[in-house]
Amino acid sequence: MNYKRHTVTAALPYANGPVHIGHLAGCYLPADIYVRYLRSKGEDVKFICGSDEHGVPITIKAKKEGITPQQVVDKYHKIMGDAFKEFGISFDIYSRTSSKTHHETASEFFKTLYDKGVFEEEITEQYFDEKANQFLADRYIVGTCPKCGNENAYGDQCENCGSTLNATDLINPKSTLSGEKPVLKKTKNWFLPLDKMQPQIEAYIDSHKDWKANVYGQCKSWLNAGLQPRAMTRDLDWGVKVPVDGAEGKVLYVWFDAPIGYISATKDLFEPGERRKENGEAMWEKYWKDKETKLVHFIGKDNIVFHCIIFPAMLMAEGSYILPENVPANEFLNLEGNKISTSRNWAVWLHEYLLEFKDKQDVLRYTLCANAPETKDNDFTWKDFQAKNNNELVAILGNFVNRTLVLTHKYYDGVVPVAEEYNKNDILLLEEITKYPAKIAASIEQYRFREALAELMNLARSGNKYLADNEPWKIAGTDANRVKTIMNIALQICANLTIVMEPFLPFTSNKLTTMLNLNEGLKWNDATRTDLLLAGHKINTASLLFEKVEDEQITFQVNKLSNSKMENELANNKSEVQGQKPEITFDDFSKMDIRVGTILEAERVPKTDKLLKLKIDTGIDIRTVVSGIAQYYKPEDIIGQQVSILVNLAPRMLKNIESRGMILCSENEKGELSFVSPIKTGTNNGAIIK
Ligand code: B3M
Ligand code: ZN
Repeated sequence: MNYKRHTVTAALPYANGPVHIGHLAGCYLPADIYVRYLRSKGEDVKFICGSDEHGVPITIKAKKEGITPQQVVDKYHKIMGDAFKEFGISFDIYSRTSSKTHHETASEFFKTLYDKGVFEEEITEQYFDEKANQFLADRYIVGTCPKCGNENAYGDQCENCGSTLNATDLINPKSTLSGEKPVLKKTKNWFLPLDKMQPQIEAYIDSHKDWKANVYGQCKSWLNAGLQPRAMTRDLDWGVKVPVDGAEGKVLYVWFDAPIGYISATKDLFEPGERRKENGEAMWEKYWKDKETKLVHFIGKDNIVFHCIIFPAMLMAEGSYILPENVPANEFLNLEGNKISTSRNWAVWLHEYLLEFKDKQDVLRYTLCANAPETKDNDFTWKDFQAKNNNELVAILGNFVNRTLVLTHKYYDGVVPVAEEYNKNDILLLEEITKYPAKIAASIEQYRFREALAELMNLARSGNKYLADNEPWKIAGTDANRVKTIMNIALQICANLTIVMEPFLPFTSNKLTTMLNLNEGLKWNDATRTDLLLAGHKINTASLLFEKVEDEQITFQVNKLSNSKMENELANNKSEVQGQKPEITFDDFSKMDIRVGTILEAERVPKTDKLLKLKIDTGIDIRTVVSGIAQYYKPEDIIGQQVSILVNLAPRMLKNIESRGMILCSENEKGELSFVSPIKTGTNNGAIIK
């Protein structure tokens, strides 16, 4: 079916931290490519996004930073919005769910369902933290996932297996506020009866077998497990107030209000003038209620159930909305082999990238798209980033364009030469060129952005090969007409590239458009032409499209990551430090007789890998001690070394050897032992340690 217009959304990121490359690769970049392509096709499209400012992730962050939830969302809404913009994510609007429009819209939506009698009002037992005096919903509670055993599943979702959960499903639930085991307490909430709606939802999903396999598959597995009623309200104080009587102290479930954020953002987009009704119809409504509108949600895989089942169920229940036509969710992007994590600072932050790689947005766009986790999780590495830039952007695309423009200036003072006469190969190449826009478009329309990008690079490769095969620089002095034809064709390829690269590499496309002095209003279908640059047209001065990324830049980034790894390990160890033992008196302590001694002999105890048999001069006597340090010290290395030894420990038999005393060691987080030292040189054996 041909659509009149498109509403394209990208998941509303929680305003509790800055944007990282995982977010970009997951949904913002593919959505932006898709939208830029549609615009280039001349389609009517609105690209909608904004900050998700409600929900427990926000209040948890506020608590951690010691500021109010409002301060948290104000801070991150700005950081995220600015970073997206600078990265060229071309939202038509970047709104926010704390806005008045959103509160009104979400509230009205709830009220409509309420008035239609859609919700089931139920008093249930919910977890309550008596210490914090608060109900525990969603991320305020963690426990073991009943489906996969992940010990850190949240009260509404397990991020390990992707199951949606109710807090009461968790095994060994624990409050994230106090760490305490919560108690159950009665409270009233409003449930969306997904169980009763299952047939409708199933029919909807079944009519979308064309969805990406990962998305369709997840939906089917939820349906097969049987949908459960889900509470659409929460006992929390941050969010959209539940607009019915008897709901004091309750707000809408964040996953009820957030997707409505797409709708309220669309309203905000048309404010103020156009929002007024035209012929009894508001402009925003066309993008949400007209059957000829194609609604597409770009998201990450952890959001699939909310966009494919819960939100469509809400829209169905409301009745006047269209349903998502596609939900092209991506899998996750890992970083240098590990899961990206905000709390562990294992991420490449967009705002930092933009500072450290000035004007290199397209390099990251290229790398993330070429490596997009479209069908499975994928890995981002800095080495690969460098290789993609140096071996592909610089060596293929940049090189082709640069050779073409430099030669045009050299031979013709920057004036496009006339194509004198095409030979057979020229004609074949020209035919090939005209096929690229359709090929790239077909991949984009199927949400296969990696494939589309590879095709785009193939066009640049064809250009490079054409120059290499025809070697205009060799015949410049002998066959002027042939050179003109070659250069004319190479220039046409450059012009076509500006169009088909625009969705992927908008900054580079702009730069090249300026260098070619090309009309900015060219559309996608113009890329099927081979006469975009007419003979006699003057191009502007050329500069390099891409620069090499040097080893030092990569080392810097890799070191930055190792630093956060180290900091994490330190922080983790700190939390693993054992608590203090029960108090003792000085008398208790002085019962221990600890002396300085020297190791005279050391040998491994046969048939063990841990034990060394030591002969020690304690100053009092020379005695045998068996010590579990064989994995950390070689016998020959420790002979002559002074150590601290507890001499009045009752003798023990270890492997048939009587051990009289114990060497004091410290144990690090990996369980490795090392002697407690230093002991000042010259200290006599038998000296007391106190
Ligand atoms: N804020 C979850 C997330 O950032 C959520 C998406 C809402 S989309 C309506 O992963
Ligand atoms: Zn799980």
